[in-house]
Amino acid sequence: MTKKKHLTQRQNDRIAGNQQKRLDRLAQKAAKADQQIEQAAFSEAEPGIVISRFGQHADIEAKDGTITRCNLRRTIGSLVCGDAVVFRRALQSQGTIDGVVEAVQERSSVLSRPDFYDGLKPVAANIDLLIIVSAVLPALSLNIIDRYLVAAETMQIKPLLLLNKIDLLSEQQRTEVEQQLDIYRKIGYETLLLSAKSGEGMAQLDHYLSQGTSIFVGQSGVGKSSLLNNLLPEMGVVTQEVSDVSGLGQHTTTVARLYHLTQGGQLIDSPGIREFALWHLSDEEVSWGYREFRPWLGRCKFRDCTHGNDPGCALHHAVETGDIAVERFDNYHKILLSMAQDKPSYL
Ligand SMILES: Nc1nc2c(ncn2[C@@H]2O[C@H](COP(=O)(O)OP(=O)(O)O)[C@@H](O)[C@H]2O)c(=O)[nH]1
Ligand SMILES: [Mg+2]
Ligand SMILES: [Zn+2]
Repeated sequence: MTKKKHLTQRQNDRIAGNQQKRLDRLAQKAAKADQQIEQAAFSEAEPGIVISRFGQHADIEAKDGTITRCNLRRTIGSLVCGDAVVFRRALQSQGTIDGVVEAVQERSSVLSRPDFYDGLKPVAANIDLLIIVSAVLPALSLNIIDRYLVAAETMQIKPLLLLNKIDLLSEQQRTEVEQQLDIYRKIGYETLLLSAKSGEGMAQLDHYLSQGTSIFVGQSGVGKSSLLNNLLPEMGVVTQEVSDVSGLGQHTTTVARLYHLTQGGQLIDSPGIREFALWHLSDEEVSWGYREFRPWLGRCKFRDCTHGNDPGCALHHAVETGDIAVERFDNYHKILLSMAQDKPSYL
């Protein structure tokens, strides 16, 4: 048996020395990037919008439509697609730097994705409309719709319920679907029925999109890519996604990007946020995410009412009087149950 070798003092010193050199090199690199910013001469500050963010760079679009690849000052915390910024163009290109982002404006909304390891990660900012896409194939799931609505309510982004593939509906199915969507119309949500395939209803979608910045979310197979391709034929969205399913890994091409629509309005696309989880929310936040529950919250007999079979539950009473749809109430409990199961164990 060989005895475990101890390192000599000289060897120890050399390892420590190498580690120090590595740290020094990293620090030098960071300093050099800062120096590049300091040494470059910049034009006047101007407003811009983040088209795409990757690593320490971002593509910034100016009012005149030009796009400048910028470095970020170290003081800039989080910066995501859709952020409104103040930036300066370099008078002369310095290596990869053509400009620098100086500051970020306050956001009107931020769409975050719960990341299993990193907690909540912002993905896109200043979104006006969260378009929740569903279809009859895969079957229409009110549970999934409710999950997205809770997310929209907590992020305070206006949702639109879009039902795609209406070309597949028989007359009877159409009546059934309309009845289900009525549950949502009654509580103030807007709905839109269309077909990416036949084009029916696409003009109405244009109307919604032209109002501001939108984003599509929804489960796999409902037709998000088809809609995007309809709207952005020149962008090759589907081709981009093919690499995702071809086994190159789920995390390729997930950078969010903002597109301008010829019909007016902006669309942010990010394959990584088309589907997202809710386990980061508390039970109370989910209750609040059901907008028609709000007048009843805090009115139950017991303060710690779980709105299950507790006596004197105000929500239960509202279901009985027809003020809350029983479908919504059932889904609410299903969501709470699944959240408890999906939550990472360390939370
Ligand atoms: N019949 C019909 N099929 C559609 C429609 N929109 C999309 N599809 C089909 O549904 C499938 C899934 O569409 P895709 O856009 O990839 O869905 P995604 O997973 O949400 O991006 C594809 O086979 C599409 O051709 C539609 O309006 N009508
Ligand atoms: Mg897709
Ligand atoms: Zn209750």
